[in-house]
Amino acid sequence: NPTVGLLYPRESNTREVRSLDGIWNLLRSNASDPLQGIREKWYKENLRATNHEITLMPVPASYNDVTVDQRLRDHVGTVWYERHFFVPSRWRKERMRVWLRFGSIHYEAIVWINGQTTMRHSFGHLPFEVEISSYVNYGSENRITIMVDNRLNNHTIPQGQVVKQVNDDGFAYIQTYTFDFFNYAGIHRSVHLYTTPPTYISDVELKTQVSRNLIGRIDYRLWLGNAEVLDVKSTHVLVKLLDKSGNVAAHQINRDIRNGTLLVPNVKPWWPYLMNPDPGYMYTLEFQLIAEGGTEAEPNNELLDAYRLPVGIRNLSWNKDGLFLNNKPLYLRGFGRHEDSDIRGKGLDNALLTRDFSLLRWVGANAYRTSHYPYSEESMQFADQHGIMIIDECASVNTDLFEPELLVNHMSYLEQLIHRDRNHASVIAWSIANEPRTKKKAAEAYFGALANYTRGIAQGRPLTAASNVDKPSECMMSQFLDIIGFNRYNAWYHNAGRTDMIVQPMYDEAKNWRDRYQKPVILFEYGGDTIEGYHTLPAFIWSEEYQTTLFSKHFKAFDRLRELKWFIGEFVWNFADFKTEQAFTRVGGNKKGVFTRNRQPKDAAHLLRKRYHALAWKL
Ligand code: BDP
Repeated sequence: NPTVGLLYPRESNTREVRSLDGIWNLLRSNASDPLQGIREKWYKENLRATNHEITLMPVPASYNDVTVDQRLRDHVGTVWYERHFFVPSRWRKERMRVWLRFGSIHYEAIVWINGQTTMRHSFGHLPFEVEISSYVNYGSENRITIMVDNRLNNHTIPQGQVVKQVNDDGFAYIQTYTFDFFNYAGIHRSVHLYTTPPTYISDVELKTQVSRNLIGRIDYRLWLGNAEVLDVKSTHVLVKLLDKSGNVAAHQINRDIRNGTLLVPNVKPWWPYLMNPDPGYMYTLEFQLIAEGGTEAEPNNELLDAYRLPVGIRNLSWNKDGLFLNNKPLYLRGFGRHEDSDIRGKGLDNALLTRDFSLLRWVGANAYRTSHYPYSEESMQFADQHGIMIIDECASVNTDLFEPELLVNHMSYLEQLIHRDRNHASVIAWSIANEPRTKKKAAEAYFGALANYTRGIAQGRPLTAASNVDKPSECMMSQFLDIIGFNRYNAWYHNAGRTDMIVQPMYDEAKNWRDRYQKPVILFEYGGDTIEGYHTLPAFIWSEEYQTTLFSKHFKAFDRLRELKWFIGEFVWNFADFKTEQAFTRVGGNKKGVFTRNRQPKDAAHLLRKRYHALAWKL
């Protein structure tokens, strides 16, 4: 997997961006024959020419729930996507490089342009790109064909198994997995065609700080493509920081075209929601790469490339007792979430994103964990702008095998995630796993190596993970973390129905984690399934009354814990109801949402709102 292409495509005076979103053709391979399309060379010609049945498929979206075809919903194996697009001949005249970039495809993708293989990428939920300048026909039509494989195995992140089982038609492949969310697949995020000049800014890394007297500092690093052709003595970078109203807040001409520092007097720091009257303050940082020409009297400079990106300026630090933003201790009020909605599955939907952030603000949350995989880049931009802090999780869920090949993929996954998200002010921690089977002895070497590697590339953020072992001393992973996270379902998976068995066990368990590791502690998951509109008195499991009772009991425990300082946050499982695989423990999916899948509140949302708003502003 390449580690380039993680810079978000943005227009500028040197770059064009075109969307390839829309309606594509889809062809499902025979369920018993995932390699059918490769054998029959479906990439060689239009999919329609294969004479197989074509379905029209929106991009971005999961393909599973948009039609009424059960075979497509439950498909295990490969599907093929295809569309046509034009490349203007002007792009060749102007010597533009042409790039094709995917926000994410689940799980593995092979991409052909006009019948030629251009790239392969696995790992859902992460972007990838390829330069296609030499594959496209300028001034005429081009064809893009993609094979998407949704199968998970022992070395994918997360893991799953494909098993062959006898059915009424002979046999079927069944995908099994240990996590509960539905294994949606397809082109989940936007597809972009974009251009860069021949010599271009290929990557940017930012680190920010705010001093006590409000001087902001941005340390940047630039990577350039095709830099060999540059005469470094006559090249410089013009750096401009624009405030929200577009005024220049700081600028610099730097003859070092790779590294620099920008100081911002009287900076407006980035603050979380309800911690400052103007949360989520974002500047725009512009880099212009300039080749100097002409004479001193008559300079004739050439703009080689320009790239601008949003930046929030803040400090993040932590110690054994807490996590601090701009030197203020944080208490995180939030959720575990999913990218999930009716019909579109895990497909990016800006209307849904806007609704979700509106709800997050309404309920008074200031944080969420991207359980259990990286969320869209657009959602990360929303989080920056709304002052919502992100625990950024990679897609490792319920890992049970601790083999070297898996470790390598896990490391590579974290590298790509950190690479993608390192410039977001909202990201306050990396979560390296959710509920791995860390009681196993083999977990110790595995997580020791993983944490060590990740710490080396962590870009000023602490490491965390969600553990669910019963006894802190049995966890072979948490010793390697900076923030101890745990998941616990008191009165649900533990002592179902017993809301009198929450306050003390929750308090004791958090304390046990603290006693054992002497690090800040956060609860990443608690909750119970709730059918909206189902009411019972006295409270009975699955009813709205039960969820509110369960929450209020937890709040009692949290209030006692909060006095102890090192308890730094409470995350409800889950923000909204979400789809799961078909199982007799789930009625229409996982119903632990505070909001329905349609993003309307259950009773518990109102209760939580009171609490989250009451906790806000308190440091
Ligand atoms: C937890 C998992 C989460 C599940 C939740 C549940 O971390 O992914 O959805 O259980 O069962 O153990 O609701």
